[in-house]
Amino acid sequence: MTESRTTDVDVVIVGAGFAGMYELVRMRRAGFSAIVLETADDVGGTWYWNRYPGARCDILSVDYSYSWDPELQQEWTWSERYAAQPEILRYAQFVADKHDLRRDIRFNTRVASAVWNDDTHRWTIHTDTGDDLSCRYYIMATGCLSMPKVPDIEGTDRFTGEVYFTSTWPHDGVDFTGKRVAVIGTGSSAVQSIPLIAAEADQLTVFQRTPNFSIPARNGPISDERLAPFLADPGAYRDEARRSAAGVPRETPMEGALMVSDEERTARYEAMWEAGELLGITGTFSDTMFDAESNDTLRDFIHGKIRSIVNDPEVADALCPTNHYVGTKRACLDTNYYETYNLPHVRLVDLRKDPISTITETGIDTTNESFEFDAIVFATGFDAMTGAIVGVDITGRNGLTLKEKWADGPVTYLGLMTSGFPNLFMITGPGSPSVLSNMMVSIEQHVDWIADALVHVRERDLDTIEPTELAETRWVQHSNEFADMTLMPTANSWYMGVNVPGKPQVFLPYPGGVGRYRATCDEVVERDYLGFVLDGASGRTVNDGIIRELKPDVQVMLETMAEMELPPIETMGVDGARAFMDASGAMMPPGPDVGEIVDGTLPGADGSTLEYRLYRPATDGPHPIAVYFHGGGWVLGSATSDDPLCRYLCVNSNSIVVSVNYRHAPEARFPAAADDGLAAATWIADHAVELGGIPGQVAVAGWSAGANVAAVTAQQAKLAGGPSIAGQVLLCPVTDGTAKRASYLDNAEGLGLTASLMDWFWDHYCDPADRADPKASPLLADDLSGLPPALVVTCQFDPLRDEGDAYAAALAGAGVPVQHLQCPGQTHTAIPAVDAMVTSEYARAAMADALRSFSGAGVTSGV
Ligand code: N01
Repeated sequence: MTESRTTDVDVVIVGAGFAGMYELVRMRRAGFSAIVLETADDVGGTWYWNRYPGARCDILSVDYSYSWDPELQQEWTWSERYAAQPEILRYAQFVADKHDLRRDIRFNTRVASAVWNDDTHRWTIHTDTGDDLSCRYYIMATGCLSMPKVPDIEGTDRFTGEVYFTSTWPHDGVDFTGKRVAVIGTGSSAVQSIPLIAAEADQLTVFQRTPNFSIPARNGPISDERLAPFLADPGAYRDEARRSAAGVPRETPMEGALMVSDEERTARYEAMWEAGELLGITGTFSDTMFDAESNDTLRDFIHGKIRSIVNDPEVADALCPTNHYVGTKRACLDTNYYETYNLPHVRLVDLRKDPISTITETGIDTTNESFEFDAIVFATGFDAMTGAIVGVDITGRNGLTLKEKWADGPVTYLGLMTSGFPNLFMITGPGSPSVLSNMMVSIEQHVDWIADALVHVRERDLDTIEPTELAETRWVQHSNEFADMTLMPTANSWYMGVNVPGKPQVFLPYPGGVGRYRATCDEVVERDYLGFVLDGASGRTVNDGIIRELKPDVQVMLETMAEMELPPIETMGVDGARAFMDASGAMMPPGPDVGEIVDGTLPGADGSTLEYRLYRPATDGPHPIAVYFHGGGWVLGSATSDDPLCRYLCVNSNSIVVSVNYRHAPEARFPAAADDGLAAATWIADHAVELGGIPGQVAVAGWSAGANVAAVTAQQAKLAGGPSIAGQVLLCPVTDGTAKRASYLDNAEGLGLTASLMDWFWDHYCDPADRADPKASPLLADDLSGLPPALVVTCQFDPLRDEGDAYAAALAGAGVPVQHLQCPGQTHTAIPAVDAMVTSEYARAAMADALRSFSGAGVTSGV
């Protein structure tokens, strides 16, 4: 027995894979004392353990390599596009030698438990060697796919032949010559190893539960052409990787799969098939991961390829994935995978038709057959992303264990930290891009961020850093909202934790991309560690907050617009602004089909002719009518400029929607638009029967300045004693031109509708002296009682939010039945974007429901 020792260090890092090795380098450079604990007897992590035949990376080696040591890029040359495991392990060993890393790594040491002491502000790490460590910071560099899944097949222990796991392959290799071999699983590990096992074995039987999508890796020396951008300027190349979606420089596709001809689409898929790059599979078109129909075209293409390679149509059929979209389970790169099934001694057992009932002493029994084997290879995967972290017994503040905290799924801030566990960091933890990216890029970014954070804490004479509950809860929500916009959560994948029985099913990685994620992490720092509590000798700072409040689709839209560097609309002149609005409207999805569209005219308040467009539901009439007023600041827009929203409201409320083009400023200033609103509603109410409507069931609706016109119309109709208005739907209404509330100032810039554009609209529409008139500012009306029931929808990031909220409150205060829907994370322009902005779908549904309820037809979705 050796005596147990306690070593005091600043930092303990668990894992000597690529993450732990680089973290050690950064800790040394920053002057922290650090020790790495590693279960294996050498460095390499994943590449130490996964030694199965055919194991190799499936991101090009030039990309899947460290960037932090510029010399290394000159000193090391990869022999292939996709280096095999021995070469990658040699690379890790080369780096360890070069930087003398092993002197601070304790090999053959497993962490048994870790306990936080809130008095000393230190972690105690217990190891299986009996030695303890005391450290200020505890960093889990334990990898995302490092905890093998415990076999969940009955009888696994009974088999008396050879048993292998791809994830912990014997170091001296395995000779399958002359043997009858079973492989269970058809994920990446199986797809890589099956052709090589088949080349040796006497018989190979593959047990497949779910077929996977795979394309040929086309391994071999990397072409000069592919290498050229890297060699030309390695620094710029790496920078581009860091800012990219998945950590590899790639052109971002702008077109959806259905936007090109069939020939063009096939040609692009053929090029992808020839290129043999993982990110190319779902990166050929912009919408593959968002749109089922688009994804189906890729699925059909790959099915066609599988059928063209595999001779037996029944086997080919079984190899074609049909129960998930391409990319929703991790796709594979292979060398002769499908071709292997043409070999006479290779057999595929489709477990969907004939499931495994048990493993026996001598083989595997399925429901219909008994198989005998000399060896069984489990390629059954990992307890991904959380397995290795909660596998260590980690106890944080107040005795709470991480396992308990994460019982319903991991909760992290940025995938880096979790509240209640101060100074505990995870490299590529759940909630970060990690497994959806080139791991090297994600590892380096996390390591750098953590190192910088520790230096910051030290510089401020503090000793703990920990996220707030609000920050982490909202980060998880944000990440889930991103995932929900994609097809990813629809598959039974390890991304969702579905592969491990009993594991909570939540989407584990952050799907917003490494570039966007990096910008977010940087912004957290720029905003003085937003969402963190820093504590220690020099005091305690709680910088609580939410780093991403915008809904992800809104965020992406704003980023795209910012990249276009358009001049502000108010600088385009009236004609230019109108042309711009028409052009941007034409780029939006068209909205649903309606039963009929009728274009017509009606008389305006001054006898002028106003155009309208009528949208009629496909159902039998007569229908209630909604008179709709478009947005555009009384200056821009037309009867057709809110076409998608009008179609949506028509279909989903089963109402006729009549979109009216009131007179615009500056040609016709206040009160022209307001007067036209009343004139149009009156005319439509009078002609309800001819229009196919139900007399007496006429509501008003509008967006922005159009909502202002709708609100004013309801007030004017009340004052005039008619027409009778059944209800009002006001989306982001302008209600007060005399005051600039907080939302006007908080959301003045960069969110679509800016404060200066709103000023420009007001200046064109209405003299300051007239703005207190309730026909311009309906909030200022003396008496709001007796107005029709209303739905008022306001958006968090809208200059007009507070005046809309005030109008809803004022209506309610006057006894008007009001539904007030406040939309968190939304902007002024998001909700009319039918089919483009999915996170605001509920608000559109609420608008349609409100129109239904005005006519007494009942609500379908509820608010
Ligand atoms: O594991 P997997 P993996 N009965 O989970 C099946 C990375 N990686 O080790 O899909 C029968 O993908 C399971 O079936 P199903 C990469 O990110 C990278 O292959 O759950 N079958 C599936 O077919 C990859 O995605 C590289 O229905 C059972 C298979 O076993 C990740 O690691 C190389 C079963 C497991 O596939 C994991 O890959 C290798 C059961 N009870 C891995 N349980 C490269 O860089 C599970 N299965 C190239």
